[in-house]
Amino acid sequence: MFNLILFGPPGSGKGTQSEKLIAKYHLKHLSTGDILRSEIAKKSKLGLEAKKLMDKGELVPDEVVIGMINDALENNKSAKGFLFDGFPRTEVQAAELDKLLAGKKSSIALVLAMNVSEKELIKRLLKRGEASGRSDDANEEVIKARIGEYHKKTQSVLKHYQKEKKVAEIEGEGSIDEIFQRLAKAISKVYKEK
Ligand code: B4P
Repeated sequence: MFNLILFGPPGSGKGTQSEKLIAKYHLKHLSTGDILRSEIAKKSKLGLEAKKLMDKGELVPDEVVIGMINDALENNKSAKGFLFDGFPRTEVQAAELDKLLAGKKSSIALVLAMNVSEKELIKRLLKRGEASGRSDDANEEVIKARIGEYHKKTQSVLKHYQKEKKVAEIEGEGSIDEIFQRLAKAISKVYKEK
């Protein structure tokens, strides 16, 4: 299995680049944000609880997202690899992901960490908020709270993978295609396409 993590603050282009990466590398896309939003759309108990936190820009509890990822791995046993998008977002989630993958005799091959300035993040998310109706993109206060959560709880997750020399830092500003080329170049150093 070939497993990638797409890492970065909210609005750094994870969802956008994931679409292109899964098409090129034939990976199964696992976005915890998308799974949570589909639970919200279904109005499930989990979705309603998650919405309260997401609307404030806070992270959903670790056990909830770890359970979702565990289910997704179990339901996709034939996948040739996974692209984790927006997960792990805490050190607890990173340690659990290692264990889940080790149980499948697999591991993370590469973490693609996208760097984007805070000014650009806020600009992109406010723009998406105008069109998407996503309540967590609707105002600058919530967007700043999400970026705050990233600095407080998520950024340090990179150290976990830096110790294993698995991180490639990617400049995340520029056109979507330019950024995709940078990602593909970093991937080509660890993965040879057949
Ligand atoms: P996510 O769904 O992961 O949302 P995100 O970080 O905002 O999105 P992303 O980074 O994918 O957006 P993109 O840049 O593609 O999480 C939402 C919430 O769910 C979290 O706040 C949290 O509450 C909860 N959650 C999710 N996972 C969790 C976990 N593991 N643990 C706990 N809680 C969790 O898109 C942004 C905009 O930028 C788009 O409009 C796009 O078109 C634009 N854009 C992208 N690239 C661009 C470029 N190069 N130039 C200009 N614009 C660009």
